[in-house]
Amino acid sequence: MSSKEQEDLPPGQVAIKRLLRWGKEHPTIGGSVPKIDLESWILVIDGEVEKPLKLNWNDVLDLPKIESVSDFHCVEGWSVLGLKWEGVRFKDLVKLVKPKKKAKFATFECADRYTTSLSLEELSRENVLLAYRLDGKELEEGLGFPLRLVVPEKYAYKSAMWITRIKFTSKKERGYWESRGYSDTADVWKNDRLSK
Ligand SMILES: Nc1nc2c(c(=O)[nH]1)N[C@H]1C(S)=C(S)[C@@H](COP(=O)(O)O)O[C@H]1N2
Ligand SMILES: [Mo]
Repeated sequence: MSSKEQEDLPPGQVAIKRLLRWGKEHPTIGGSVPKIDLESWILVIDGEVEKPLKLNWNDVLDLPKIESVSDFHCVEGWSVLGLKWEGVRFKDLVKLVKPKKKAKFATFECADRYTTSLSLEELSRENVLLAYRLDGKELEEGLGFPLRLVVPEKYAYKSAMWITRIKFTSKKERGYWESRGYSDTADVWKNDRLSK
């Protein structure tokens, strides 16, 4: 690893070359990759919003697409630097659904029944994306296709793969790993790994 790479890494992380595909390659928890049929796939965005939305795959492709390069850090200690994601900025999606005043958080539900949640403030950063392309190619199924969240400043268990629903809430709902001992704030720069 170059010293430049070492400087870019948050505390306690080691760089690896590429992302690990779910199922086969993931070191400890590799569950299975859910089967998703794009024809019937729908993203539901609801909860405390003025304009709930249901988007099909073509609707997602029609939304403004941006590119964002960021690093990815798993709580188990590995990082992948300089990933080029393409997709919809979360902030842009928020404008479409118009959250009510009391909406402060969002819970992400996934096709494998995984869940995670973040505050709308955390989700409003420029580099937070709903991604469907990675490094110039369509995202692979084992990396979250059709749509995954990317939140670079948080440990990767916040970067939900295979999203099917985004629910805006007034109170924070604890996600899958956050209910099993991992930090709900998950700040990679603060080495914030375990729940307090
Ligand atoms: N739907 C879903 N998303 C998920 C998970 C999961 O089990 N299900 N695991 C998380 C964890 S712990 C990690 S490290 C990353 C892995 O992403 P990757 O397969 O692209 O490396 O996905 C996150 N998002
Ligand atoms: Mo992880």
